[in-house]
Amino acid sequence: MKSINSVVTLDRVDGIAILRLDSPPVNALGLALREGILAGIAAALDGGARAIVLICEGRTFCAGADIAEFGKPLVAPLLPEDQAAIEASPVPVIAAIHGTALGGGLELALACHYRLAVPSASLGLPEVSLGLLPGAGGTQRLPRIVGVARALDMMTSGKPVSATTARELGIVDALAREGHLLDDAIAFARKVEGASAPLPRVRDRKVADTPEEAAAAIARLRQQQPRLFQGFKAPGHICEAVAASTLNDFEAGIAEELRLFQDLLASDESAAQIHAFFSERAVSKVPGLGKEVAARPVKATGVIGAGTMGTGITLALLAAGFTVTLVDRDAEALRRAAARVEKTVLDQVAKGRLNEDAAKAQLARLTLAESVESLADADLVIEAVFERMALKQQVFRELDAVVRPGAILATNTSFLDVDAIAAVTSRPGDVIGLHFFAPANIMRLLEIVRGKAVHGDVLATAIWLARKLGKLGVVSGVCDGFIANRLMARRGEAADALMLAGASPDQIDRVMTDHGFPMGPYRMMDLVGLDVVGWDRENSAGRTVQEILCEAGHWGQKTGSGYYEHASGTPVVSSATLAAIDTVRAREGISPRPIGDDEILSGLLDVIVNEGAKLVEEGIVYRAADIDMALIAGYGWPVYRGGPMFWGDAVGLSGIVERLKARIAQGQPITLSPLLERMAAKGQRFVRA
Ligand code: 3H9
Repeated sequence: MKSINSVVTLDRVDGIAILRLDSPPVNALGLALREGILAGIAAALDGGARAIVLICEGRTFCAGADIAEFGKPLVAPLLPEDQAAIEASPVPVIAAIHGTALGGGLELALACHYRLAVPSASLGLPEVSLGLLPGAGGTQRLPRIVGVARALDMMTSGKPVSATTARELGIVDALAREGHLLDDAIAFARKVEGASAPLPRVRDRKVADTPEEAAAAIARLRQQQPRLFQGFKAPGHICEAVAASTLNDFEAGIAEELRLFQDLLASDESAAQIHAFFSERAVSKVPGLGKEVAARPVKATGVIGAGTMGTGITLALLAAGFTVTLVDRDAEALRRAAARVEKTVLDQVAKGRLNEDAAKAQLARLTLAESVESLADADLVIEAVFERMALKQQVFRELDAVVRPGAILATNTSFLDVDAIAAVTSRPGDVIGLHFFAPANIMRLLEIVRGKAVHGDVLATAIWLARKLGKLGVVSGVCDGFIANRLMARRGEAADALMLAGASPDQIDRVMTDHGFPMGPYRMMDLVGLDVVGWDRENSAGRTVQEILCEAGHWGQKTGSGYYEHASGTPVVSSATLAAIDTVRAREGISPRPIGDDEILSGLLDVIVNEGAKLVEEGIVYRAADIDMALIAGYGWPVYRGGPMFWGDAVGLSGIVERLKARIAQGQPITLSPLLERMAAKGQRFVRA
């Protein structure tokens, strides 16, 4: 075996060259691999190879271009040079694929003469998730194999296909046996080497669709999935590049692809999405908690409280394969929860998202119980009772008395002090906060709240659990509202101040949706219920617009009106809201003035950045990127804007500080984060390099 360089080796079996790529963890196509492939192909040909098998070590074939290289000057050889060397090879080059062939990884394989894959492999072009398009010929080669519509679907969704589907589509030439990829690739090479016909190259094929057919497919896609294109630049560029492939001039198509790729690579959207990619992986890392800290085994779980949250959590646990004992003293509440679980699971069968056997298995894993005694043997219990400290502490005392030692006791509180809950048990180190967002079976964010005493392996288990549930687990320290709700509370206060100053609720909501949020603060309040967020029924004194509306029974969509009137289907700001605004303005002596959209945007977002800086300086989060991920996953912050701290860096921290100071001077109850002020003064950034 010959070392080509640190990541590529060349071997030989009966005249067949085996080019092995080994760049852990995912064989991303960084400079060393690109150099190694180029030199390896040359060395194999110099050695008289009759065929070349390109195969990867480790858990996967290539995961694509090395994303960490983006944003820096690119160093040759680039991937197209490797591809050109492969396509120019006089002997067949065969890609042998296991794991995932993604992005540039699949594009490398598409330049090979043949592709072989084990059935468990998957292949895809996920660049769209990074705000990019396949920039190494993927937009030109894939349509030549699967046609325009399918290529568009794969590239704009970014979803990989299984090797068996890839075989049906012709992306893969043959399937190999699981565990025998190399043997089968060598056997395949023997079959195809020395054939007299010219070697097949995808680039030499014609796209079956005409430009008109491509235009029609693009129009259909835009009509069927308008949200793909809202705020995101890459899907439109992908359409343009794929359309260019139908002119059947390969080189011209590649030139067009490169132009569009470079435009995306320089875009803010792509920078934001790449930041989200790395941040998503960073959030699961806890400083000081190494791989040696194993998660505790969890199979049997319990949920206490059969309300909306408890039912949603039950659904999430069932879907992830856990057994669940749902406990509530109220038999009627249990019955309703069980009915909702069954309906939700069966709805998924009806929608074709779940097969019947899997649905039956999920439902069979649910047990209902009226007493916590049934949780004696549980590995994990999640409490989701009403948000009152005394009640939660009572539940934890009861759990402490019955649940086996070593089990994890979690509270789904959204703002209460997890330490105070842990303190009533004899095992505070086994207590943790697991803050789900409603609906708990759907929303991606899971805040993992670490109390003072929490054991490392309990934290590790919570991080493992988040992954298992398909959620993004973000670790938070104990504070009022933790990460996402604490930040959004500041946004709500800023919105209220601007509403009294002269902006209307619908203007404020529109500015937020224009920025890319799924809805603005007032539409969200109407959806969630004005009575459940921030209204203290017992101490309501009719001083705020929300209190006035709540006292008059305008609790949001569920009562037909809140900030908006919902009767007509198209929500309009209600007369009760306008009257309440007038009342508060009159009492506080505020004369309304016209407020521009820019003032609303910065007014609502600056305070989030300021509060985020406080989370960093108080040590509530490990890193600023955690804040970005919490708001992307929990509140629909548009991923193409990268989260609040990324946004703050982009607009400039010093401008934010100046604007906040001006608001403070006007008497607004904002306290400036010293960290934010220091970083702004030094020209530093939170997350941008
Ligand atoms: C592209 O190809 C552009 C071309 O069209 C044009 C070129 C000219 N680069 O996700 P994991 C790291 S764009 C650098 O936890 P898993 C990742 O950060 C690319 N690093 O593992 C993590 O690092 P750390 C298109 C990468 O088993 C570690 O690997 N390709 C890359 O759950 C493990 O990752 C994609 O978008 C990369 N390409 O999932 C695929 N990929 O340990 C992106 C991963 O320090 N990757 N890392 O935190 C994935 O989807 C998943 O990583 C994969 C493995 C499915 C491969």
